[in-house]
Amino acid sequence: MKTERPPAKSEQLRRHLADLLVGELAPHERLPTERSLAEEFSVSRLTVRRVLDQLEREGRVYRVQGSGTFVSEPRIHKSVELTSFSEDMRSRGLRPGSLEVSSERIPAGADIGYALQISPSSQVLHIRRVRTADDEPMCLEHSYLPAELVPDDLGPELHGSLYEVLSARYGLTLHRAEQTIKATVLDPDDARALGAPPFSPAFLVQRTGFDARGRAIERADSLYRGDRYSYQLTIYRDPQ
Ligand code: 16G
Repeated sequence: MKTERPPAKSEQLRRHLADLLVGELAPHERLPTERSLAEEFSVSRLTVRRVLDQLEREGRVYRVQGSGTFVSEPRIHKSVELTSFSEDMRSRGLRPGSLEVSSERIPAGADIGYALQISPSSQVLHIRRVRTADDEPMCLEHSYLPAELVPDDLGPELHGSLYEVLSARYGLTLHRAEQTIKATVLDPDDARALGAPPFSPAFLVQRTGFDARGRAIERADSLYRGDRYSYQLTIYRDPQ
């Protein structure tokens, strides 16, 4: 008769820690010490350290020298449905917000003009916002909107959802977007705005959004902290 071998002790330890991370411990709570884990699972400290190293590489825990190992903040999965930042955060039970909001009217220039299908000399409303989830900076966003479609300065309304304002004030609704995702690092100014270390990893998502009539409404650069974000895609096989 074939009997299943019980998992190795290091595997038992890994599963135990995985359960702690998903169920019992909240972000920033301390994990049991290496020594107590080694005793509980009858393994060496080195084995415990290897399991913790792996969890650290996966971004699930972080270590503070002299204090121990702590649970990381969960990553926020960004789906590729056409949603707004506010919708994304609310669907995750987080409160969306914006900091350091500014806006100005500027000529589109070559790149933005090309993306928005307008002349480089046409005016656009450039909006810069640090987007927050439960008051924590997540994303630095630059949005460019054709001034012809958005003639007013949106002022305080920009602290809420831009897409809601565009829809309520001007009947502009995004229907489709082209997006490019690039890996990058945060330059020191962007890192300060996001409260992350300079040159830490980030995603740059460039979106051009169109309404149902095919008009380009928004060109945006969204720079997400790499330690807090992941992109989730649902992909389908073409039945042909
Ligand atoms: C998302 C969009 C951004 C848009 C914002 C509106 C991506 C990559 N970017 O962050 O282009 O300006 O949502 O969000 O998804 P709001 O309605 O909450 O202001």
